[in-house]
Amino acid sequence: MTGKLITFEGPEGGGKSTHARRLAEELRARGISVLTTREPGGTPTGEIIRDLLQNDLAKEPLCDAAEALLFCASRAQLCRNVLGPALARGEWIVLDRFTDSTLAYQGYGRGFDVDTLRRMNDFATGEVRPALTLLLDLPAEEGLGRALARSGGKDRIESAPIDFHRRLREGYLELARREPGRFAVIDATAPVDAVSAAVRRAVEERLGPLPGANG
Ligand code: Z5A
Repeated sequence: MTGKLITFEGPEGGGKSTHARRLAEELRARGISVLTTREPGGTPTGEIIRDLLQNDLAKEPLCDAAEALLFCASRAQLCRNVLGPALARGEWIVLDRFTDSTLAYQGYGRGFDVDTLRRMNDFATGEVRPALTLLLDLPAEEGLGRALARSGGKDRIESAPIDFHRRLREGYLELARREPGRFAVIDATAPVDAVSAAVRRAVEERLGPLPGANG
């Protein structure tokens, strides 16, 4: 696999969608072929799973184990059908959430064993691994406030108690401490342009100078 997978991670409202879009635009402007996608979703099957997970599509309470497996099912479909082939073609991929979301939300948040979830992730992803993970970090209250201001209502996961959101934020920071070579932790409370500059610096520090980059 000759391409590069860059993942954005973090609690709600950290700016993952905003900065995934901005980074992809910057990479394309420099002549790099970039695919952008998101989890859950990114394939027809994955988008149906997303609807099930977020919008209570089946009209029955989803048990926590089914939730964890559905995130991994969406991931397996995305890795086999989209990410693996794109990496093999040498493309760069900017991905809004990936395996660390399962460890943070279903592991540190819901309380499932993190090593079991890692094995589930490995089963789902096969060979696909991020070259760099940008963790947009901010306090749970601030992120939820931003997400709520934007959408006007909470989805199924956003409605979980605040302690759940605090635990998953701490979980992300623990994951980053354990893998400092892959993670770059970015202060997402800073203004949007400052966060964009930090993202770009992290990409160049970890993956090398971008073509045509002149600061
Ligand atoms: N989930 C899981 O549990 N397990 C898994 O394995 C996976 C996912 C893969 C996906 O939701 C949900 O699934 C998510 C985790 C769970 N939980 N929830 N809820 P999603 O993809 O729909 O939503 P999200 O990932 O949580 O993203 P988001 O809420 O849309 O936020 P975001 O993408 O990080 O931020 P944004 O959309 O770019 O920005 C949010 C708002 O903040 C917007 O109005 C921006 O203009 C504003 N913003 C952004 N940056 C700034 C700065 N720097 N200052 C001020 N305002 C800002």
